[in-house]
Parts: sequence; C-alpha cells; structure tokens
Amino acid sequence: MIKHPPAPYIYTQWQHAKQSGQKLFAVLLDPDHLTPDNLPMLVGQAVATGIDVLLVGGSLVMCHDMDAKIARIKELCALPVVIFPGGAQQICPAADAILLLSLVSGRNPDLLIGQHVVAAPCSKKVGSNYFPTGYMLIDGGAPTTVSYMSHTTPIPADKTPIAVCTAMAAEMLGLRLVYLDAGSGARRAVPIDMIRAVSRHIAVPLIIGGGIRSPQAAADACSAGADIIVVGNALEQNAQLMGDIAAAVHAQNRLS
Ligand code: 1GP
Repeated sequence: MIKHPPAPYIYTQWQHAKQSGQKLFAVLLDPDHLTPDNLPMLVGQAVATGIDVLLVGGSLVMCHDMDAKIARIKELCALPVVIFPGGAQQICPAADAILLLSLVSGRNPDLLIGQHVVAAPCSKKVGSNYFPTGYMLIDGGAPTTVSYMSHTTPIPADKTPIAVCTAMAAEMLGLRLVYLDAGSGARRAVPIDMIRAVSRHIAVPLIIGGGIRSPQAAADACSAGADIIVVGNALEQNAQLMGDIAAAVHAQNRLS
C-alpha cells in the first residue's frame, strides 16, 4: 500500500513552500469525469509531470462513488489527495484532507456556517482532516456553476480593495488558506493586480484558480504572489498541458 503524508504535514509543507517562495501546482479532478479507464492514466500523468497536489471535487457532483474514486487514486500514487468540496455531501473519509471552505466573498449563511454544521458530526466521527479556507469568488466574465450554485455574487474583477479586505478578514478569522477562484472554465482568470495586492496583505498560503489555460498565465499568477495554482478545465481539453503548466509553475522556484 502506498503511504500518504498526514494532513498536518501537507499543510506544513504548503506553509514552508510559501515561506521559501516555492510554487505548487494542483490539478483539479472532477469526479464526474473520472472513469476506470482515464483515472489511472490521469494519475500516472500527474506523477510523471511532478505535480504537487490532487484536488478532487466541484460545486456540483453527480456521481455517488467519489469516495471509491479517491481511494483508487490513493492506491495509485503518493500525492496528497485533498477534497475541494461543493458541500457537506462531498466529505469523503478516504481523502488525505479537505479544504473546509467558507465562502467569504458571499453572504450566503449556508456556505459560511450552515454546511459546516451539517458536516461536523460525520466528519468528527471519521476523523477528517481540515484546512479551513477563505474561499473567494472573483468575477471571471460570465456566470459560472459555482456562482449559480452558491447563490452568491462574485467580487467584481476591478474591485481589488474588496478582495484585499476580504482576504485580510479571512486570515484574521483564523482561516489558514485563502483561495481566489474565478470559477471553473472562467473566461478570465483572477486579475494579476488583484493577486499581487492580496498576496501582499496576507501571510497564509494563497491559492489561485479558475480559467488558467496556459503555462504563461500560471507563471504570471505565481510571479504576482500565488502560492498554489489550480487547473482543471484546461487539462480536460488538453491533457498534455499538465506537464507544460507544471514546468512553468516550478520554473518560478528558480527565480525566487
Ligand atoms: C475551479 O479553480 C478551479 O474552481 C479550477 O478552474 O477548471 O477553470 O481550471 P478551471
């Protein structure tokens, strides 16, 4: 059986990476698109290209075997497997850790505390490991599944001060990660100026995702201050991009 790092070690690694200017690349896998055929291929490719984290989840998941798929991924590789949940129903004990998302850019109480209450007893029982995360939606140029499903309005892309203050408040509340997301398949990724400004105002690791489609876009986000880059959609269109984006993200390590 392949040994996986314990959750506190994963988070400590992310903190160390931030402190040392090392950039990490996370691939987001949509459980609905994982099949017995493509799962081993995607995991093999992730290992071969040296990605750092596998995120699994989404704002709307229709399959009922996410736990089994996560267990299968863990059989195949030693990469940290972290759930990026759309709701309490995606809490899977098989994962190494869960991003416990508070949707701090919105004012939907269900996604600020309601889902957390629902998830608490089950999670406590199975001993899930959490990374409390200030999750912020940034307008990506068109409505996304996550903005529709969450009943929240994203922060306008040109309102950097709102993003900065929201991220600062998330950190002050004790959240251990900040994730700026333009939403899966966003037309426009999170603006570089916004990444730079938010990064200067927080000390916790900063995750950036949504609409990143090229190695250059990933590199630009890293040089602006992103600590972890998340890509999902573009890799579903073109799996070969995985290696190119991983190389672009890791090339930033030599520059820092
Ligand atoms: C979505 O940030 C993730 O929540 C990844 O977005 O699928 O557009 O890469 P993409």
